[in-house]
Amino acid sequence: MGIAAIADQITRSVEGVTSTLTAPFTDPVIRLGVTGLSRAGKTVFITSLVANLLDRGRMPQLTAAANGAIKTAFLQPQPDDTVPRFAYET
Ligand SMILES: Nc1nc2c(ncn2[C@@H]2O[C@H](COP(=O)(O)OP(=O)(O)OP(=O)(O)O)[C@@H](O)[C@H]2O)c(=O)[nH]1
Ligand SMILES: [Mg+2]
Repeated sequence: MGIAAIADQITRSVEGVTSTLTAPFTDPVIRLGVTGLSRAGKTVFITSLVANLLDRGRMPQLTAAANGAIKTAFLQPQPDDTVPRFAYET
């Protein structure tokens, strides 16, 4: 399954969650996990995804980016003080 297909499935899942929620729960949080064998490419994938979400001109083949469904993307502080923040910038 390609990245575009995975992304489309995620989009559909988010739409499904949103449609079942009503105010005041209009801002659902979707947490995604990335798993794989050691050196499989998890860190490279996550870093690339973050970079491309922050600069979406670089991934026009992602439907949600091409049709403007993604309104904005930004990094937030690590919400769990016991887990170090992913060092995206480095
Ligand atoms: N050419 C190149 N290869 C890289 C770079 N960073 C990682 N790699 C290689 O890409 C592959 C995947 O690396 P990672 O994304 O770090 O793998 P990972 O799944 O996060 O691995 P673990 O954190 O050990 O579980 C490995 O073969 C790395 O040696 C890079 O900056 N340049
Ligand atoms: Mg890693």
